[in-house]
Amino acid sequence: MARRALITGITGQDGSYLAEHLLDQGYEVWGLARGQANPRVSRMRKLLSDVQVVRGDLLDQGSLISAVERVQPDEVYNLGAISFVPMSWEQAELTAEVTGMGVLRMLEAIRVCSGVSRGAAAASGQIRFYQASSSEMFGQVTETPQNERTAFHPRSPYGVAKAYGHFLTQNYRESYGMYAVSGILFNHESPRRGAEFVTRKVSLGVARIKLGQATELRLGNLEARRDWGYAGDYVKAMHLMLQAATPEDYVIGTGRMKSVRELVEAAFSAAGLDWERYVVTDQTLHRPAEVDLLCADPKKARTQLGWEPRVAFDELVAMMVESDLRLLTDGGDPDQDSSWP
Ligand code: NAP
Ligand code: G4F
Repeated sequence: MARRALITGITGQDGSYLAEHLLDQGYEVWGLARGQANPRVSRMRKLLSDVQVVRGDLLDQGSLISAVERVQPDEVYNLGAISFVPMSWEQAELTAEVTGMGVLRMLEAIRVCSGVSRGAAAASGQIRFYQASSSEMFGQVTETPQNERTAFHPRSPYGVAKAYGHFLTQNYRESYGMYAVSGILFNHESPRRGAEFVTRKVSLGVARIKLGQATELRLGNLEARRDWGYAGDYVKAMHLMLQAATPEDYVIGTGRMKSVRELVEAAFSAAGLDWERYVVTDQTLHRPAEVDLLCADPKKARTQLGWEPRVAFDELVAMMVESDLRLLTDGGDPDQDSSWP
């Protein structure tokens, strides 16, 4: 019998790559999708026709219990979240509910459906749970690079909500013996990245300028540094984490940092353009509290899971610029995410 996976956040960047990876591995894949007429669901259905859809919302406990009962998954990947950091200041309560409390609701759905309680520990063959935790939890970093033992100092309501989900995942593992792991992933990008995130904003901006559709690109803090990798590599780590004999948490990243300025230089240069002629810095795009730098120490994932990132930074940037040049040349609409293959 094929193993069965349930993915929340199926319409997002990581949901799409993870679904493809699990289908390649022979899984039966189900995606949790919310909303009455969510256009991202029909787009996802077209592109991932082998994924089955179950309705549900991380805000609605009953819907998650029904989804787990219906799908009877072997593995649950909780990728659903409000994931754009600036939005978490504008809608802090909603972020806490979806990105934080959503983890509690998903864990409770699994616990209730598995018959696990304080008196009845999880049995073998139990549902395995992956939580999409984030390097944003490290925030104002206390050491560099950051590993699984580095202290958290989140700098946004998003980072705080993710820290809650992370500790709760550990707590359900310790309290109930559930197979629950937290993957602390550093920034990962692709041509499917939402247009609001800086890498995609830059690749789209470069493509528009190159094609004569724009004359400038407005950005915030160019000095922030991130550890950027390729999403297609990172979803493989999620899957590997749930195959390990014991449930543990892992940091996933490349171990290399680049600044937003270096990202911009690489992207404009990939299109044969001089960035200094086009980039305008805009104070209104700075954040109330910035995360200045993030850099992973992925040694544990390398040694225990055999995981390695394959796509290097320059290759990733070139891939995104080329994809957006093709998308815009073909008349695609980036807001509809039509750069999906
Ligand atoms: P994304 O593209 O923004 O996708 C977010 C997903 O969450 C979408 O499918 C969205 O569905 C879903 N969602 C939002 N509100 C929901 C709700 N109330 N109920 C159910 N689903 C809901 O994010 P991503 O880049 O793929 O990231 C996946 C996960 O990894 C997120 O949890 C993110 O916080 C975390 N993460 C990402 C990175 C990164 O660099 N990409 C790094 C570390 C951690 P709709 O289509 O319905 O809106
Ligand atoms: O691309 P970003 O918006 O990603 P951020 O805030 O690092 O968060 C992403 O990665 C996290 C993992 O560390 C995830 F958990 C989270 O869900 C998300 O996927 O911004 C990156 C950096 C920031 O320092 C920001 O200040 O780029 C800087 N930046 C400069 N100008 C900009 C801009 N960011 C955006 N989005 N737009 C700008 O114009």
